Parts: sequence; C-alpha cells; structure tokens
Amino acid sequence: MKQLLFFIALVCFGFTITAQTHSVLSEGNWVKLSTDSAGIYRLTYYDLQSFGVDVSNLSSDHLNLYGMAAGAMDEMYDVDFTYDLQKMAILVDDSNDGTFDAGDFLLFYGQGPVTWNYNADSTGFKHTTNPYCNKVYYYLRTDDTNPKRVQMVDYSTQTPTDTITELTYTMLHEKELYNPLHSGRWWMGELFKDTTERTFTINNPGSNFTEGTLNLSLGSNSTAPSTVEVYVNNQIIDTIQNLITPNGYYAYRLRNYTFNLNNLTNPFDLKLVFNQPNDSAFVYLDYFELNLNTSLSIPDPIKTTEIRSTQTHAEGVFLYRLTNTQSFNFVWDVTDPLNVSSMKINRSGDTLSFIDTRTGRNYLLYNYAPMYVTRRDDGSKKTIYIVGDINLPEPTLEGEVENQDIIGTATPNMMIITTNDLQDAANKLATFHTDTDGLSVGIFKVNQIYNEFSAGRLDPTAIRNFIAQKYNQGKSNNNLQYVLLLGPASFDYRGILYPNIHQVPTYESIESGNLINAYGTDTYLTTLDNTFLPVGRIPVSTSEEAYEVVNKIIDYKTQPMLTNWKNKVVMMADNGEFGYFSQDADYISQTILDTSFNMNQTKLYFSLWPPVNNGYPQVKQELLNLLDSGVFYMNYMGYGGAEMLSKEGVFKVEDAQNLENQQRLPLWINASGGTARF
Ligand SMILES: [Ca+2]
Ligand SMILES: [Ca+2]
Repeated sequence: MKQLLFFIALVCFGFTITAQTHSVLSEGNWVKLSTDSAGIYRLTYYDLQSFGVDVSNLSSDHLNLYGMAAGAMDEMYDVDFTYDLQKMAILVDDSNDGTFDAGDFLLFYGQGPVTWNYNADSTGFKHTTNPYCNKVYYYLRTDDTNPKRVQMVDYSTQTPTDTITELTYTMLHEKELYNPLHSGRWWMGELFKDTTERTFTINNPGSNFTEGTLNLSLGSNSTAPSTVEVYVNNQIIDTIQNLITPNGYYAYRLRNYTFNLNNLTNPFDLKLVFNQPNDSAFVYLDYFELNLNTSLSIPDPIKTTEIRSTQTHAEGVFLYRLTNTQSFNFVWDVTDPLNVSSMKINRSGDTLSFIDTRTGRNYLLYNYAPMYVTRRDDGSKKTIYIVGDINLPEPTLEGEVENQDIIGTATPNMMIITTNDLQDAANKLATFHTDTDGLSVGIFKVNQIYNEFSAGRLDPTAIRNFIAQKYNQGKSNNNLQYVLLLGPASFDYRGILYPNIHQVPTYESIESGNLINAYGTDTYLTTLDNTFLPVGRIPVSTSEEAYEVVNKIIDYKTQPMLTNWKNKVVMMADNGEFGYFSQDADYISQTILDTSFNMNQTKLYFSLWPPVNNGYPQVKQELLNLLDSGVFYMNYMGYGGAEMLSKEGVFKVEDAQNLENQQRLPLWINASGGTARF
C-alpha cells in the first residue's frame, strides 16, 4: 500500500510541475556578478577562468547574461508583473571563430543604484537612488542556448529634421548618512550645524558647459527664521528664505529648490551657507543634482561617456554630431538596459555622427580596441600577459549560484519567509503545523526570493511579488492562507548604520522626517490584487531567539490550560493626552461587550488610581498579579518605549522577565510608541 501511495504522489507531483513555469535558474551553470555604477563592463576569457568556469572549448554561443533593469521594483500591483531573470543583449567578441578562448571578451551594459529619468515638466533629468540596494546583480550562464546579442540599429537612410550638438551632463552629489527617526526611506547627507558652510567643486574634464540647472534638496529643522545662501564661484545666486519647521512631529522638513545657473566655468565651486539663528537649528543636505549643457565634443582621455540630451525629448529625426571623438568607435543605445542596441555610426575625421528617429534615448559612447595577448614560456611556467588600452571596468564576482526554482515550487497553505540563519527553527515550526494542523508549509529564504524576483536585489516588492505569484498559482484551490515572516526588519535596508543585519524586509514609508507620517508595515507584502492575506512576523534575530519563540508557540498550542484565565481581558490605559487613552480603551472594551463573547474585563486606568511619588505602584502590582494568574487578551493604550510602558514605568523589561505565566501567555495589543520596534 505504501508503494502505491508513493507512486500516486509521484504522478501528482509530476503533473503539477509540468503545469507550472520554472525559473531560468532551475538548470545550468551560473555565476553571479555585480556592478555599482552605470557603464560598460568587460569580462575576459581569463576572468571566466578565474571564476572557476570550465573554459575549455567554450562555445561563445553558450554565454548569456541575465538580470533586471535597475531601480526599486514597481510597487503598483499588476497581475502580469514580471518575474524571473531576463536575458540581456550583450556583445561577445570571440574573434569570429565561435569559441570563447584566450583574447576573447564580452561587454555588457551594467547599472548602479542611481537611475535618471527625463522630467518634461521642470528641470530636465532627475535622479532616483534605489533606497534598498547599492548594487545591481547580473547572472552569467555558461552553458546556455539561444544567445542574445547586441544588434545594430540603422536609421542612417532617414533625413534628419534636427541636428543635436549638445548633451546634458547630469551629475549627482548625495551622501546617505543619517536617518534620525530610524524610519522611512529618506536618508540625509552633510549636516550643517557645527559646520555651517561647505564648498563643492564640480569638475568634468572635456565638458564646456556655461549654463544649466541646479536641483537642491534640503531637510531643515529651525524654530526661528533662517536662510541658506547659494553661491557659484563665490557669487551669490540666491538666498533660500523661510526655513521654519512646523512644531510637533518633524525631525526635519524636506524641501526642494531649483535654480538656473549661468556664466559657469569648468570647474566651478558651489557653496552653501547656512545662517543659523540659534544653536539647535540645523540643515541637512539631502542631495544636489545638476543638468549642465555641453557641446558634443568629447576629447581624450575619456573612455566612456553617457549621452542624454534634453534636445531629443520632442518628435523628430535626430542627427547627432559629435566632434573631437577620435578615440570612440561605438555608440550603444542603453535606453532599455536589457535590450541594448548599437547605433550605426558614420565617421569623418574626428567627427562621429549617427541618426535616430526615436525620442528620449540614452546612449553610451565608448571605445574598445583589440586586446593584445602575448604568451611567454618562463621555465616550466606559462605566464600570460594581457596588454590592451581598454579602460573598461570589470564587474565584481559575487560567486556561483546553485540551481533553484521557487517559481516552480507548489503553493503551500502556509509560507515561512526567513533567512539562512533561522531556517532550522523555521523547520521545527513547519513540522509542528503540518503535524497538528495538517497544513502544508513552505520555507523560503529571502536570498532565493531575490534571485528570482528582483535579480538578487533586496527589495520588499520582490517579497510581495513572490507571495503574489504563489497565491495566484494556488488560487483555484485557495492554497495559500498564511504568511509568516521569521526574522528582523530594519529601516536600514542597505546596512548603512547596521551592516550585519540579515533581514526579512518590511515596507517603509517614503517619508522619513515626520514622526507620524513615517512608518513601517508588513501588510504591504500580502496586499494583493483584491485580496489581503494574514501576515505575521516573529521579529527575532538569532537562532536561539527563534527557537525560544517557536517553543513558546508549540507550548501554547499543545498544553491548553482550560481554566478561567482564557476568559480574562485587561484594558490598561495611561493618563495624559486629555483622557484619550482611557476613552479609546473604553471604546474597545464596549466593542468586546457588544460581541457574544462573555469575557471577564478588568480596567486598569491610571486615572482611577492615586499617584504615589509620581508613580502608580498599585497599578503595577495589580497588573503583575493579573498577568501571573493568566490573561487571555491584554490591551494597553498609552505612552511607551522599548524599555517600559508609561512614563511612570508600570511595566518594565525586568517585570516581563520575572513573570510566572508560562502556559498562560497573553495576546498583548499595544497602541503605544516604539514598544515593538524591530
Ligand atoms: Ca575565439
Ligand atoms: Ca538622500
């Protein structure tokens, strides 16, 4: 009988698998690479060899690169969202012999955390910094089929309507240093407080700009009127007025300013001066970005130059004419980073030109010369020298990627999303739920999710999309019912202040400067099309902590103490805030009374007790007695922090540690500040 069951299971399994799609990572040999700024990157035969790739008789057609466009994932829920790695167009130079061997190399367009978009309404190109990740990852498959290569695009027979002679040099200065409220996605840079004046030198060899725009973002906190003066080459160009921050919940108020710049020199100095009205006032520089117009004249020694031009954001057939371009022989259209194409160019002396009928394109201009490889026998050793005049950078090796296929995994009833460190505890909990509740439980690690849903980048939306993919896949059978996040979360996605957090990310608001408007929430992760799935988090950081909580859960469920404590509700309310805390507690209390549940309620409102030495010792004693004897549902409204509840400390960390309420654990809901930060 056992054998028969096994056979049936195999058949079902086989059937399910064929009906599903699979990740490209489910087969083949893979190497993971990363880049941290936009540009053309090179990988040579020797690079692949040093990565451990088997390069003997490597057919160049077997090389393909995969990834996703840079930037944060799109938060808009779309049933047809893209997932899994996408094959990218790359250039492979194998000396036309079909084999990738010594002297051969491949080139690809790699990106970084900063992307630029044209903003037709205002100031030209605006940047976006990915708030989640400093790198962009690429996956090289070395035993692939169907090679995807950079194709030549040829519009040279079209008659131009416009000649483009200017490019827009975009430049960003942004340091991500401070997040004072430890919340949200904004990070501030240089602090103008003890230092109130800073000068930045803008230097771009080869440019001949004289005008452009400056986009300045400042976060300020000042109770009195204060100003920031903006200087170019020590000439004041404007004074920012009215830097007053509203009282209340602001750590700082973020504001954006745009200035037109004229009579520029290359290089030039940009100076910011904060006129500080009192010692507590300060200003953060969030960032400044520049759009500088320069002629398409690009001398040596620049190797790679990005070309984007505000002139092309209209309809037309554009002739780009670039002078002084002796060293360049390639122009790539990188507007779609996964489908890069090569422009058909025309060279005449030191002038390079090309035609494009499409508007709003981004190009990269670069040079690659043949590489010269010499081999020399040095005793028994063969030393290989690579000589070339190419200054193209190489991507960073991140390591091999094991085959995985969470896209193709069947949808479980419950999923546990966790990190490598915590998976043993996750396994224990999964087994428990399967044995006692009959649930199928799937454990998924965040890094595996990133590989297939965000090309390796930490991104909360990758988690959301993964949950959506699993939910949609099991929709007809209502398979996915619960999502558990097992692990810590942090506002510090990039590890700027806390580099070693292995996190299961939460969703943070964009706003970071305001205590009320900045928040983190896990519900984003399971809010799908028209569905919201129950989601919970066990915010533990270590395996020991994880086991402790898992054991508590198992105890709670397996040793029910069916005494009257399961009927007890405690409503605790702080004083202050004009009595709102007790009013709100009353509202919840009444809501419980209105249900058919016959619960025994105890009200611990501070305002009903006499204060003793500015404290509430009687409330504290009553609370500890109640908790020790067992409370089913504990509700607290009031002031609080990670160390204690209420300013008077009616419940502190040591009180929790001294409780004798094993097997009588309360469901505790707090409306309070910072008590349950993770
Ligand atoms: Ca070759
Ligand atoms: Ca910033």
